[in-house]
Amino acid sequence: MTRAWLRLLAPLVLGCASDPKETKTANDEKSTAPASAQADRGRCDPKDKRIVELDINRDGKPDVWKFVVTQTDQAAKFDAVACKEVDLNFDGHKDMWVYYDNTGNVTLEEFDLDFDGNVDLWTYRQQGKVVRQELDANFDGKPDIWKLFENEKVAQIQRATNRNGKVDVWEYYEGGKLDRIGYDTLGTGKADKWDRAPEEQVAEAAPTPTPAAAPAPAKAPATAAAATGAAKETGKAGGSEK
Ligand SMILES: [Ca+2]
Ligand SMILES: [Ca+2]
Ligand SMILES: [Ca+2]
Repeated sequence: MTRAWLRLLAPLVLGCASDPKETKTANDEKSTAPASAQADRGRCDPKDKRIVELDINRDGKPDVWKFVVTQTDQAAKFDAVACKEVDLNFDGHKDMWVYYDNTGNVTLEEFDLDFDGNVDLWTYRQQGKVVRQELDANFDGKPDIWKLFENEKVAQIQRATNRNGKVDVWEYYEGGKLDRIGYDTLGTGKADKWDRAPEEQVAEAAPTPTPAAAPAPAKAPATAAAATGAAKETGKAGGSEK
């Protein structure tokens, strides 16, 4: 389920986050639960922003909302998108939130994968590059899987396999390939058992795509891609909600 969702949304979301405390710990085998990632969620606050609505499926109801701010660069003023919200399945409820910094780079994407109104997947970026991704695998509102990236390749995956917020599995990647896995079998918060390169021989015999490059099955991504792609092309004015 979890991996399926990640593969499903791989083209849309590759992700992770930039926490100064966290990025340096990608290879620290003693690290426990990742610290919370940072992003300016005020970018999706409608205050002092102009809302541009788009109707992608032309059913008369908006599906994409862009929050536009007027920015000043030296003497010049220009409009910039601070936030984009999307109703991916056209049911009237928003399912995707995209946060931009004031240079136009995406800093955070949030997805409601099961369309229940709660975000389940967070993808954080720095300078446009994915640095961190968090997934709520059991849809209880709290992340259970954290993926940390270096140079856009996955460097570490931490898993709370008991879905209690406590990491008990650490997967370390070298050059995008799984190198070793640590397990906390004693409940100490640290790995006490290790597997080394369990996929190495298989990978050498028949290279497998990295999670980020895996092909995406049909279903939600098709809708999402259509919505987000088309969102760039049309527009009209309107309001917002979240
Ligand atoms: Ca929706
Ligand atoms: Ca959800
Ligand atoms: Ca969870």
